[in-house]
Amino acid sequence: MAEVKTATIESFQFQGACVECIPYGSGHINDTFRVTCEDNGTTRRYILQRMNKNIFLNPEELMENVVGVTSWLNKKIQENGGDPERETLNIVSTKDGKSFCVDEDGEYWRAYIFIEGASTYDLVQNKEDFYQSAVAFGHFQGLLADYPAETLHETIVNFHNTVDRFAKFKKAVEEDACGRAKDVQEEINFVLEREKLAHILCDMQSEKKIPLRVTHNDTKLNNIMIDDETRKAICVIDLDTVMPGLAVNDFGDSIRFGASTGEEDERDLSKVSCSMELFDLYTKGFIEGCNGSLTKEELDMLPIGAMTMTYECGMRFLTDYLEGDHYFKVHREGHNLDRCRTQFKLVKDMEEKLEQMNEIVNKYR
Ligand code: ADP
Ligand code: GN1
Ligand code: MG
Repeated sequence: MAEVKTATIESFQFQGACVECIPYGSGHINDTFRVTCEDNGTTRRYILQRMNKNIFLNPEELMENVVGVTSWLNKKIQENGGDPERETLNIVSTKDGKSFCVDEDGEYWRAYIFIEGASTYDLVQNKEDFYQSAVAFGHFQGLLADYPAETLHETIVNFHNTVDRFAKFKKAVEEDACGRAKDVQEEINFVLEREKLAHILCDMQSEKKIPLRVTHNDTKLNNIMIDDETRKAICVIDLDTVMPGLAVNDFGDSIRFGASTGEEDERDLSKVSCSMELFDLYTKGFIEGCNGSLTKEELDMLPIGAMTMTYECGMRFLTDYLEGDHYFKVHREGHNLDRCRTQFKLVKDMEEKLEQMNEIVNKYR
């Protein structure tokens, strides 16, 4: 985790004097801090983030996307009578009026207003929350349906191109940079045996059987804020990967994370399975939230989206493990391997439950 220099904090238009700055949240990518400022007895809090420029190779383009998307959402939320202060991210500008600053080490920083009275979760604690998050993610897609997609930069090229992810995985196995491949043959074979799965949605997309839409692309439960009182999912956060993508992948990534009965890095795999009760709730909420916009083919492919995103994510964790843990933040030895194993346990479980998942989708279409 980066250190925050006083000069970085002073670059932003925070109101009052900073009295605390602490690491915050459990994201795997950026370095996130919560900043507290005091101003004549009024306390204000902010989120300050060091963007990961090893992953987001062009932070300036990334911030252009975030500025574009947040101002678009702000306008739509106002039109719908909502509260844009809490229902979308609000960028705090720097003192020279920019959406980010670059520190003396060349690191990129940005800040948002801290959304008070709401929380993010790494595991579903209250089933209704998961349903609410589904409605909100579906609705989010609707708000961006007419966003000028051609103005969005591709912040990570081939982000959910599972075929490309598979090729990168194979390269990591061949190169075996850390000599770890021999110990994870079972996991490697798991990926290789399922190569076909990597192609299903990519092929449908290139054959234009399913449409490209402006999607979030990182729809895990801890990227949505749930109001502590009303329990409504009020704000979709982590907009770094908003790009043209597949609705079924947004659905799938939420299932991968939120319908699991265990945390993403759970070591006791007996605790990890794909809950059909949670799948049912999310499916109902997502279809409602999309409000009739999903095509027949998209609806057909929702369960495959769940399986593909889980397979892809497990493959990405395993690739990172083989390459020496340089992409996802790790907090213990073998962390990426533990994460990969939960994903493969889920894939196996989903393979067995595919019929059940199809029946659930059919109930709500
Ligand atoms: P990462 O890309 O590393 O996942 P996120 O943007 O998702 O980073 O932020 C990490 C965590 O910080 C979130 O899961 C959430 O708990 C918290 N967070 C981010 N933005 C806000 C905000 N505006 N208000 C309150 N909490 C936030
Ligand atoms: C990362 O940023 P965060 O922690 O919300 C990753 C996602 C993965 C997820 C796995 C930009 O999400 O793609 O699905 O970890 N984000 C990026 O938990 O790679
Ligand atoms: Mg996040």
